[in-house]
Amino acid sequence: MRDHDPTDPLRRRLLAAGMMASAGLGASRPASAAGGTLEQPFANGHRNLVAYPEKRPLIVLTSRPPQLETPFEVFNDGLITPNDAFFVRYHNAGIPTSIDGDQHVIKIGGNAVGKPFELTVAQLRTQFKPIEMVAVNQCSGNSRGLFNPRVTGGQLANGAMGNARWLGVPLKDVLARAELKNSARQVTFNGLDIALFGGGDFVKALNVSHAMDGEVMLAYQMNGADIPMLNGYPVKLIVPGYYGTYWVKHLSEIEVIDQEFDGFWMKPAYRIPDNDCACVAPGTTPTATRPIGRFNVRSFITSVGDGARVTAGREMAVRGIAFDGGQGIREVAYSTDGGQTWRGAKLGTELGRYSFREFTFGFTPERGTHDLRVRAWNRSGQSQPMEALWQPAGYMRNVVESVKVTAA
Ligand SMILES: Nc1nc2c(c(=O)[nH]1)N[C@H]1C(S)=C(S)[C@@H](COP(=O)(O)O)O[C@H]1N2
Ligand SMILES: [Mo]
Repeated sequence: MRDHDPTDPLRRRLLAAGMMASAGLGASRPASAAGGTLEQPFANGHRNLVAYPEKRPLIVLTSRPPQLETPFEVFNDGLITPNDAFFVRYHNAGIPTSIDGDQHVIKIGGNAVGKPFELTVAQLRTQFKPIEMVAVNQCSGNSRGLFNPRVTGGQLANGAMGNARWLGVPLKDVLARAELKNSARQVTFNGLDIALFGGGDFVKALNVSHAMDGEVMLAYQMNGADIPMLNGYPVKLIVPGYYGTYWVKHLSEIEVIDQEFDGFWMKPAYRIPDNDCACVAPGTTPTATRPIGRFNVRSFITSVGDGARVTAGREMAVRGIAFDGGQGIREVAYSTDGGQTWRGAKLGTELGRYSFREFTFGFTPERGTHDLRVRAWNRSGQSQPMEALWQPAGYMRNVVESVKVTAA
């Protein structure tokens, strides 16, 4: 852990001065494609890559507020997603552009605490015992753009996810100081960003038992550095195994309350069909819903992309990643014939049960086209569907994907 130096200029995060200029937010678009393409084909068009402050060129979904997707090739570079490549998701346009990281205050209160108090990030760093955890953050709508029939919302491919090493303090230890009453039912979380054009302030809630599980944490470092501004500097809620919607950025207010919170971003937003598959018949509306929760199981080949040309008769070392909502990955199977026959892939070392897990297998293609697929199981036997499930919000896609390669 880096020693804390109050004079460190990085301690205060500033986004470039010109960044509030209409839509651009100070993003700079490099003049030349240094080492990479500046657009990516997707669906029936293409998407632009733009470099925002502290970020390498990422795929732009919207510019105000910034919504940026990680180009998929990044996931083949290593199991940890670099801070400058990590995806960005905001709901409201009023995002903070300058924060003093030490003096930033988190207020802890609500009608179900005995002792409300305030904590600066400097105090959070020095007065509590830190823990570290590697965990995937994934947006509920990751892969939404692949839904068929299509659904409204950000047309994301598979890059609204990332895996990082988080350093921070268990929420449980912070809440203990507030002296929870017996009436405590939920804990709500608010950040510095505000709704400028309606839509409602972004506030999320967890049940008290979940908030007190010792794993939910207030992180102040990401991969050994300050959290990038756009990812929630200076403090972000980490909810391991749960969709990114709960990972509140620029955390500034925590309230323990004696009832179920029903703010807009818990109800009607971010809900899934209340059944086992979290799915409905395409084009229909669920009759009952519940708040979205843990990740389902997913796996991706990362070393080769759909449509790639490869050399016939030469062994390919195929690599990829698998993850789930926290049981940990037990097995990854692969098929090179479109799912007719399957074998076991080799699993890499485990960085923790909330992390990406590497898998590898070898394959020597004959001349022609081959349909590669991977399918993972977690430790409680949950896996991925062979046919895509559907739901109107475009959440939780986890179908076994197909990567077609042509060997010549
Ligand atoms: N303050 C704040 N926190 C937020 C959001 C937001 O709009 N405001 N969006 C959430 C959603 S839906 C996701 S997917 C994650 C994305 O985290 P990231 O931008 O650091 O990748 O942030 C979550 N935390
Ligand atoms: Mo999200």
